[in-house]
Amino acid sequence: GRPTTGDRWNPPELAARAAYVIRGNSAGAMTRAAPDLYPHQWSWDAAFVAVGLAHVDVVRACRELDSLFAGQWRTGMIPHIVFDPSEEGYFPGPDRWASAELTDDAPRSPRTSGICQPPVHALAVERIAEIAAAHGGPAAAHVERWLPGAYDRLLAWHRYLVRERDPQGRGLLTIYHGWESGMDNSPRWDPVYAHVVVGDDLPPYARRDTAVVADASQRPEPAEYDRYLWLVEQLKRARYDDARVRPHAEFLTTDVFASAAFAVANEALASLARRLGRPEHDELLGAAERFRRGVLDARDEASGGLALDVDLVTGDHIRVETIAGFAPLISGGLDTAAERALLALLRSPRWTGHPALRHPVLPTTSPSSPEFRPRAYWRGPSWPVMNWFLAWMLNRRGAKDVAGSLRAAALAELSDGSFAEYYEPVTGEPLGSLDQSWSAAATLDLVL
Ligand code: 9YW
Repeated sequence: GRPTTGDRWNPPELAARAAYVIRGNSAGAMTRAAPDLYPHQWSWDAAFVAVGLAHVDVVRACRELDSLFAGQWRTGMIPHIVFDPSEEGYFPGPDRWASAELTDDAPRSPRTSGICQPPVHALAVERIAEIAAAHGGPAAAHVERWLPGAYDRLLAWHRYLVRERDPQGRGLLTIYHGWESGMDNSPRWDPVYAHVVVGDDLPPYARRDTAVVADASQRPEPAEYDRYLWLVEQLKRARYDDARVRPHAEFLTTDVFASAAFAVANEALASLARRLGRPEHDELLGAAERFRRGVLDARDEASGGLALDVDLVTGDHIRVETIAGFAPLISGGLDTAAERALLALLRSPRWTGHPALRHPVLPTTSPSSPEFRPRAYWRGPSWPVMNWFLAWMLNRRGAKDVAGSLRAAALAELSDGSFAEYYEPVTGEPLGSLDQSWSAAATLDLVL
């Protein structure tokens, strides 16, 4: 049964259980994103899980990322799912994606999906190297030996994103599917999905997520899911070839959150280039600057300085108050006044300071906005992994105060010990999958 929300775990107990949960989700070289709901390796989950693992076993942290890198495409794309060959209980699985059947760019083994997720990997590698250096000894030596190979993978990944996902150089990454944002049904994609028309030749399918999470109100609705699958069929028709996808995509939008993460990830990779004596340092810093600028230019005064996405099919700005709007706090470059204002907004009653919240966490959608739905996945619940990531990024930029409060709030929420995928932010009820790997990984990094 579900743990009661009244019974809190103290930090050492919580860290011990988090390590146990990640171990339990292990499927050999990869860690399943969740024990039942997501029995494969997801791209940004793997990056975050590797950071958690680094605290307990640096060798496994590196292996986690190597398992993901094994799925990298010839184009450099790191796919959003690397499938565990011994596991068949997930939909859409490798047969539905059929990536290796449709393009030589995809590896034959391991089998993978045909889209990507936010590029947080270089940030994870930077953090893993930090944690290993703090441990010293064989852990640090292992990571030193591993870094050059990881660097090559990351460089190819970043070059893919620059080349294929920002071909016009606007400094914003383009996505072809809501899944690519990692925030599947965020209300910011509603207007983009609104013009995706599902054809009557959508091959039939049976969902798995609603079989695992019994309360369907916490998951995307059937009409939403049809569109998700329809877009997969469209991508298959284009044989996952970026140049063929872009001109006809029914879903095409910027992703300010992924772009901000990419800006900082380029910064992290540039530091690594310098450390390894690689010649790409300036190229990577240039990319960091380009995406930082793109995110800054996406700010909207009328929305209090939040960054907004642009639906690239209609050209319209997408005016909803979601967590992604805080992207400029991730990538930086704001002048002092603008930064203060955005931090103040984050702490205001529209967000972490909302009086109804159980903990002062950042929900995925503002509780004061009409789109807020407190139980519905990316439409309102608070995701521990996102609070942790934001705190980490704020800390990296020197906003220590706000970072500290977010860390404390995320930890308080996690201290029910369920490692839920997401939480009802008003009641603190754990929702979605329990024992989610990245929630456990966030805990390890928050506590240790
Ligand atoms: C899906 C694994 C993934 C996350 C995504 C989240 C959800 C489900 O679970 O996606 O079907 O792809 O939205 O961010 O990586 O935890």
